[in-house]
Amino acid sequence: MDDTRRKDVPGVGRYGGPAGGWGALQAVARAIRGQMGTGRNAIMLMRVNQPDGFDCPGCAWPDPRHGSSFEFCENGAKAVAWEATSHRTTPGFFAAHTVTELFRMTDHELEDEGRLTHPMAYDAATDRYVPIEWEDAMSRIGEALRALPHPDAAEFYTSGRASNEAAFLYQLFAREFGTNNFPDCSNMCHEATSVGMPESIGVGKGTVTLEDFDHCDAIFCFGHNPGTNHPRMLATLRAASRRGAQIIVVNPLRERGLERFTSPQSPAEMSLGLSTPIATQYVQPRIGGDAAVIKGMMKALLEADREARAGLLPPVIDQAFIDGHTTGYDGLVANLDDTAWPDIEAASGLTQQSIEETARIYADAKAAIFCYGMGITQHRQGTANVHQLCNLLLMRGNIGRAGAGICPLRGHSNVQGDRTVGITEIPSDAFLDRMEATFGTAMPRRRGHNAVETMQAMLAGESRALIALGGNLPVAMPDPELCHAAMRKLDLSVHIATKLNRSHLLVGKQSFLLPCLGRTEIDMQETGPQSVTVEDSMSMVHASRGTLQPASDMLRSEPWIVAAMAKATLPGSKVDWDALTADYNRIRDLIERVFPDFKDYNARVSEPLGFRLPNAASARRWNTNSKRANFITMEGLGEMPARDHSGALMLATIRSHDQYNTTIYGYNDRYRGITDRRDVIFVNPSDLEALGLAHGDKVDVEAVSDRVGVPGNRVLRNVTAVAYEISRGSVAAYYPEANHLVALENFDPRSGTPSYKSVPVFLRACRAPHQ
Ligand SMILES: Nc1nc2c(c(=O)[nH]1)N[C@H]1C(S)=C(S)[C@@H](COP(=O)(O)OP(=O)(O)OC[C@H]3O[C@@H](n4cnc5c(=O)[nH]c(N)nc54)[C@H](O)[C@@H]3O)O[C@H]1N2
Ligand SMILES: Nc1nc2c(c(=O)[nH]1)N[C@H]1C(S)=C(S)[C@@H](COP(=O)(O)OP(=O)(O)OC[C@H]3O[C@@H](n4cnc5c(=O)[nH]c(N)nc54)[C@H](O)[C@@H]3O)O[C@H]1N2
Ligand SMILES: [Mo]
Repeated sequence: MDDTRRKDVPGVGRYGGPAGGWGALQAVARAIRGQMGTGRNAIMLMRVNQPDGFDCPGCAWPDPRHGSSFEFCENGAKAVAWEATSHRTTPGFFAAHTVTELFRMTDHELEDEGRLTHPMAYDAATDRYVPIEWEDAMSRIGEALRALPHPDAAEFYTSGRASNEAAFLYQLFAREFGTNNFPDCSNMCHEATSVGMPESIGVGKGTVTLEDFDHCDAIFCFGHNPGTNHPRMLATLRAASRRGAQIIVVNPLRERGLERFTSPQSPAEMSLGLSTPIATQYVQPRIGGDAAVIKGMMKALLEADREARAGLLPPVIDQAFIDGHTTGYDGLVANLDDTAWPDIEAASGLTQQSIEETARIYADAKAAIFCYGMGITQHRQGTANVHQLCNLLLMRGNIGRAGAGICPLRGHSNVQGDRTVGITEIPSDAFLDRMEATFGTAMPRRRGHNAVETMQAMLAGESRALIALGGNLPVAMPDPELCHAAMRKLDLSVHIATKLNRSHLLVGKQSFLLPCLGRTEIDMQETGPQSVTVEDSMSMVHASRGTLQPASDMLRSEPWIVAAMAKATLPGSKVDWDALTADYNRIRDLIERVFPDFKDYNARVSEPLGFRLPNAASARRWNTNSKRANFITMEGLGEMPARDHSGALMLATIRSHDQYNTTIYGYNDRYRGITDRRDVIFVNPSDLEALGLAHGDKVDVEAVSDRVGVPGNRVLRNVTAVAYEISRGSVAAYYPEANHLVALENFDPRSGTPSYKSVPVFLRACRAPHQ
């Protein structure tokens, strides 16, 4: 590798240090200076994730119990600086640029203009957004929604930053209007978890608490990159490493944050230049090879168990748990016996010996936790992957006891809470019954659209309106060509947002841009400043209260905006929307009436660290059809496109260290050695050689055509191939630029999650390199 990378390629180097450390502090200083000027509001940053401050909009990792000291996190600080910026996108800015001109700006430039300050409406005659008063905007939106042929012609998108209060009012409004069309960011993210885990263990959420990490012997990290996306988790992994727990990483790429970490909280590490190793074992399967790895580990456990029993050694499998709590085990065993090691090796890209070694570490751990992220869910077999993780845990009774369990790392800071309070296109009858009993209004019972179905319905002209509570839907979705076209066909698009992004520029007949308060800002209503509540990845619900002066007097809170839209759209509504926005305690009282798990909501959320929602599986109560935990067998080992398309590589689209989803803070990806650019593709040196390419060569990345009759139209041109420690047959490029290569039809049929992490592609030397 060193040889192949000797060539000097601009902006491509090697990062030799650990994650964290001084580099992280410098990056924060730069972000604050760039967004907030010098010296301003540093104190405010210190209030992130403090009991009386605001919840960090960065990620959904929980706060430690002993949250007295400021928990430093580089990317949390960047997220806050990006929201608390002093830059402003004013009506003057919109007057100076047509929407067509704005569309030519990069995603970074659009958001870097700063916070939106005034409600705006699109004016087709001048191709500009022009200022509008709140009241006029609302009455036009209400009128347009009422003019739709039927309620299911409207789509209500939610991105996962919305608070429980905003999300609950939003689903109430849309359901009173008459639809269950709730596409949300979770449809692109952990939907495979929401579908797969309930089938296996009866809950759709993680079963562990932060304390479990203090008691486990082994932590497995499947397909997630905490050094960038959940940096506060590194403190937890560091503590586990220091007390001798095994940390096993399963990831096609070498990620620095999973190798070594210097804690900015540790004066010794910082001053002496020391770091703590994280992974005790780093396994690099092929992209999409996880099901094969997990099935291999289960097969190894089974074989070790048989040997142990034959030799009268302690068993490897928890038979008492399997007999007492589960179904389907015999089917799993039969399937594993039928699966041959050479097939497992080919599908995983790992040797039998290496998989057996990983299985042995798992078998030696009295209690193990499996953490996972997008590397598991964003595949056509995402739901099956989640089932396999559950199977492997169940084989050793690793669910529902101290130090053991499953830990999906949720994405947006309140995506889990939004789901809990009713943002779902497939509501249960029990939930709708309670909604009807609480509000005395009939609720729609038809299944609604998820994100992919929303785009399809918009393209087909069946859905005519999109309301977006945050996010950047058509940019986050696959295939921008189709999704952009879908947006332009709408009669009405309404964006509730903090910053300008490309979705807002894909205007329909009528488009509105409604600027809202962010989490860092004081939310003043009739009864005084309000708190909102959020739920983290471990089902802890806690309060968040903004502390900054709003970016503009014209901003409104998300609950206020939703209520105003509801009033304008539903003149006959039985809900007292004004009373709810005047005092958010009243919204929480309603949430409690619909969801009994929120018992004493207002009282309990005023505790400094909030409260944990009940989780049946973590108490070994199984809310599945069988009333037991289910072993769910997966046929085969997953897709291997390389076999059908010789020479194809599997592409995963990933996040850099300097972005938050479609928000591009900057162009560096420090831990991967990339500076000031994003137009790269990470390739294994042997694959480069086999393709006759060299490190630094310009290449075209062409998606293997899976849409009949449209050959070769999905090409990402002129990107630089970077030799990287990535498994053979696998390549990686940045999201959202590479979304161009992902077909809208390429999703997990079980959950609808787009297959952003297994995109078969060809790499070719660039036909017309622009050096
Ligand atoms: N700073 C920052 N924080 C964030 C976000 C952000 O963009 N920026 N996004 C938030 C959101 S919404 C989410 S969902 C999370 C995302 O957090 P992650 O799940 O960490 O997201 P990704 O960067 O998409 O990819 C994760 C990892 O999957 C690996 N991977 C790719 N393909 C495979 C595979 O087939 N198998 C395995 N085992 N691994 C694979 C990649 O190498 C990468 O290390 O982070 C949240 N937090
Ligand atoms: N190729 C590829 N595509 C992917 C992924 C991938 O790994 N690869 N990941 C997928 C995943 S996991 C996710 S979650 C989606 C993300 O999809 P989204 O959640 O739709 O996208 P974001 O980029 O997080 O949204 C950014 C915008 O949110 C708005 N915003 C920020 N804060 C607030 C707020 O407090 N309130 C409101 N109302 N608006 C706010 C700003 O205007 C900002 O421009 O993308 C998915 N797309
Ligand atoms: Mo996500």
